Amino acid sequence: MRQLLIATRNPGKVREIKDILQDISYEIKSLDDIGYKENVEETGKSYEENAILKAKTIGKETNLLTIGEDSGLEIDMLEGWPAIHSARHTLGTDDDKIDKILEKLSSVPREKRTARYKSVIALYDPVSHKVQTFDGSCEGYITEKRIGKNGFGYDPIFWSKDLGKTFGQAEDREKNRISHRARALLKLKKILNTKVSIENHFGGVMNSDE
Ligand code: ITT
Repeated sequence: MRQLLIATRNPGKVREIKDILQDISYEIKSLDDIGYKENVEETGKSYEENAILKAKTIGKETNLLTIGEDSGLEIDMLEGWPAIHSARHTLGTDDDKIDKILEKLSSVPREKRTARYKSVIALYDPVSHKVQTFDGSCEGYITEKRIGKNGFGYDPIFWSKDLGKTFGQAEDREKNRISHRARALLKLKKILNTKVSIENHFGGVMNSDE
């Protein structure tokens, strides 16, 4: 079976991507599965640039069909912050980053705490050297305190409009139906599930990077 590498160091992302892509006809590998140890520095100025950077750097080195993902939380009252800085805006743990956000929004009323998660997935094919991106988003509010322990990252403070509860309260299968990542991956799946051979298909539709 053909292999598809997930180029992320985030175990929460690995779990979700493996779950969402479980029905495709590829053997899905994580970086740990193949013993890949290097880190890719995220120097891009957008989700798209960073997702492409991760997919291409690791796909070229491993020679595997590779997906990279870049995602973030955008808070309207903070002019979209932290966005591409979501993983690194504050030193420390996920809890420290959540505390920083709750502090910044402490005087903001519920109706003005609107936010969204965004995800961009880049698919890099080492045979054709072509790359294609897929995006997804989901809308919600930032709660005033943590609610629920499921998911990862900001999930305990992200109240999903689709689910009517926080991602921290949601089961994996609920989040993975409507999340930003699920929506981007659904678009990717349509390409991967095509009956045309992958190299031919990408030759026809993907943007060449070289
Ligand atoms: P990789 O670069 O190795 O993929 P990362 O965690 O550094 O891992 P990003 O640079 O894309 O990934 O950072 C995205 C951050 O946004 C992530 O660390 C979380 O804090 C947050 N985030 C993104 N999607 C999320 C989700 O579904 N649930 C909770 N937090 C999420």
